[in-house]
Amino acid sequence: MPAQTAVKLADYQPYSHVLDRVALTFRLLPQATRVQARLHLAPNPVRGSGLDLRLDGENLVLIALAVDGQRLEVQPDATGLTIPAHLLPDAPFVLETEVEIAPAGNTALEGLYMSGGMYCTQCEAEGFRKITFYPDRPDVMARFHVRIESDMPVLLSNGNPVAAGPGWAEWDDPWPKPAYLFALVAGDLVAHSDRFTTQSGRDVALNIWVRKGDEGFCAYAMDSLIRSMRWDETAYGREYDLDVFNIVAVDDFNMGAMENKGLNIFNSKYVLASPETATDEDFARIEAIIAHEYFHNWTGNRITCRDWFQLCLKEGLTVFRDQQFSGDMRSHAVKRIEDVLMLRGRQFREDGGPLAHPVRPDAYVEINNFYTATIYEKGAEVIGMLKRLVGDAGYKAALDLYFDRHDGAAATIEDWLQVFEDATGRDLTQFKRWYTEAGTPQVSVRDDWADGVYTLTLAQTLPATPGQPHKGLKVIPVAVGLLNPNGDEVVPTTVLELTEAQQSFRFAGLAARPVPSILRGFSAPVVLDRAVSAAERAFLLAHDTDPFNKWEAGRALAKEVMAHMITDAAPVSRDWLAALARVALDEGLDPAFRALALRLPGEDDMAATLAAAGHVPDPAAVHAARQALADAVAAELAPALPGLIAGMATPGRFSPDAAQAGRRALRNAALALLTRRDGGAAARAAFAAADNMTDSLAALVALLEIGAGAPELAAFEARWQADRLVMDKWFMLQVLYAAPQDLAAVVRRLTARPDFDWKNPNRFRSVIGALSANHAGFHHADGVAYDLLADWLLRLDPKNPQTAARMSTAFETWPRYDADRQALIRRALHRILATPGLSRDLGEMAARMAA
Ligand code: 0A1
Ligand code: ZN
Repeated sequence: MPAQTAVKLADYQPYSHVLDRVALTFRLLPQATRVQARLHLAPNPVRGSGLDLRLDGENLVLIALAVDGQRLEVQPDATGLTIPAHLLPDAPFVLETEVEIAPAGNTALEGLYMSGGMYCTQCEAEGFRKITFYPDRPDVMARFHVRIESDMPVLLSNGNPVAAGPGWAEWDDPWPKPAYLFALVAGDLVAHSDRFTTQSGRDVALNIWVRKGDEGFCAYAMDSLIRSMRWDETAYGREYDLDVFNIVAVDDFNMGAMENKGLNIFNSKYVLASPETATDEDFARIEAIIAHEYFHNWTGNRITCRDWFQLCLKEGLTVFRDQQFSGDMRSHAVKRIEDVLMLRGRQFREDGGPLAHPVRPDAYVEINNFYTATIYEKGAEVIGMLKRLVGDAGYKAALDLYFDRHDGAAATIEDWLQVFEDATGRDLTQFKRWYTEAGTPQVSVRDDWADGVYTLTLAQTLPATPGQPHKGLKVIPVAVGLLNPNGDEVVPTTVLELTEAQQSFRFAGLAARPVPSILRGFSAPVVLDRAVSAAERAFLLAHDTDPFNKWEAGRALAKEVMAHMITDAAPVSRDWLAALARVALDEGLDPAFRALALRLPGEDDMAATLAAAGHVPDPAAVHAARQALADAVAAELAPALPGLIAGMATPGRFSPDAAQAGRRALRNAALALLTRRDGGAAARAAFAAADNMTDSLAALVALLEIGAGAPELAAFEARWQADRLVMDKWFMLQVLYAAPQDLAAVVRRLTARPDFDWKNPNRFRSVIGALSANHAGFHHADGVAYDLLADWLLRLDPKNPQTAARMSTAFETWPRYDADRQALIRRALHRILATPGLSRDLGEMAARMAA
């Protein structure tokens, strides 16, 4: 593998020049697009004069180059162009370039590329350098004027439309922005349109652009957009700042969506939805992603990142904001539980393995590899802790100051923390370690009861992570409440601040030894270590007033029960079954919450839990235990299931709102349990009767889980074969629910189909990306699935390194498993590393995992 050069935070220097304005002209042709650029540059006073000008540029054919109208003969190198200082004026000047690029051949989907006949761009993080020679770094912010010439009917770019005629259009963006927020779209598109009036009275035209035929699938995305715009005004006082807001749906997209200024580009999967084609989860995700990209207009675009090490500045904050929004739109309790499930499933997994890195990393080889759960989800958790520590008013004051002080600028985590210090007077020196140190802290808890005083003793342990053997003590907000033995709350939620290695907190004036509810709302991204009896957990499951901890008690119990089944062949605990049944049937609880309580811990989660407890997880045993557990729950609830299914019907018109979605979730959880007992009769009937994708897919999954469902899969295919997004689901289901020993064969059969378009990231993800989510299949002792994944990664890498690198994280958990599996995975990683021509993206990931 070629040597990998790391970019380091410590090497940051401001750019040699300042760039005020940019004018771009695109003459679009699939094989030979011409891009002319006029950059208005001047020496940067911060750096002084007499410096060379370095422009980034990759895969560009340079046609012409001129400074202040004088042609220059300077040859580019593999990564850019250097214009020596002696050829540049020591004053403002105009640099003009013309390059040629071939969007039709761009399979990496970075820069300007084509998807289904339309032109589109993806420039974050460093894609703009594949469009023209440019200082492609986020701290260079300029105003863009764009002219597009093309015979495509719809021509879009950032900012406001200023003029258009047959075959051309011009756009002007008044807000200075870094190149990664540049976007251009040209295609034969139709719009679903609406309007929005901002709180100060600006009238904004809203358009969602899609391929013809898809215009009937945009209503929910538009509704989500309008609610997001309103919410940002009321919750953060942030208003939209252009005359138009355009969203474009594209079928080939590496990520979920992109917040380009005034022209968001979305993976069509996160825009298009109808009750027939999208599940309730799809609707919720569309709402969250539309909101996320919209919120970036302030947190990311108006205030951007100084350099890519500060990525969490925009991503952590924007995730935090979209989580708040989804909570306000739906249910805070349910949203929090789902977010924590995802945090533990993805971020804790990352933080505990070879890919662990701080929320603000200090070195990277390929920045595209750092769009991770740590930057996004842990980044959001860190902000949640900060908000808890300074309070709602402190948070609001800090954010107002942040927007005032840094609007129009490229900021750092230091700037971010400074506004909190200035607004609240709090010293955040110790808190900053959350940004600079990787790893999930463990908080162990002891409690004592003596002379009417209850004492909680908390201690923190900080695990070593790659490159960071020693950690500093963290500030950990631990939200705690105390319950009486009769279930009444005697001490309401109080935030204990753990800042030392060990600290004791005393609660006096209690009549009896209380039951503690610790880490309410999951107030810090830590692992809680406390030996709790099953009886106490069952008590909390029944009585905790904090919905997160109520759920958590059931979850912890389920894991303990499952762990005992695996390690000591223990029978399923009757107490747990009874406690679970009480929650599942408690009509005073939100159906969505009851459905979540019924969701058993996943196999990967269980494997991680066992490994953390010092066991080597056997994937087959974990799988068997989970099956047995599901059977036991089904048996326990059997008499109640038909009533639950009937009682949770959602008559009337389909609505994707939280209330209906929660009822469907509980109903379908009950259906899945019933299917384990009735041979699939109810699920077959439900599948046949379903009039929406949520119910249809749930019935199908229930059947697949018992090894049935072949006719339903065929019927599903026959009905949906022309719908790419729905067919992605069909592909994925078969991978997720294949019997472990059949997984490789199933994947081989699916990937041999003509409609397995592996160059489409969604299709690739739905099969190859789903491989490792079938835990027992992926980790089957024969190691065949490991090799299959490695083969596909190597095949995709030359075409689309970014997606290949992302999918490679399936291997990150290898240290958990037995020596044979470790050796098999490491062999696959070394085979990847030994492949000639490997991309920097996959090369970096494989090297970090194999280290
Ligand atoms: N900034 C976008 C996601 C995104 C990130 C990276 C990309 O390419 C490397 C593309 C898109 C967001 O947070 O939604
Ligand atoms: Zn984002």
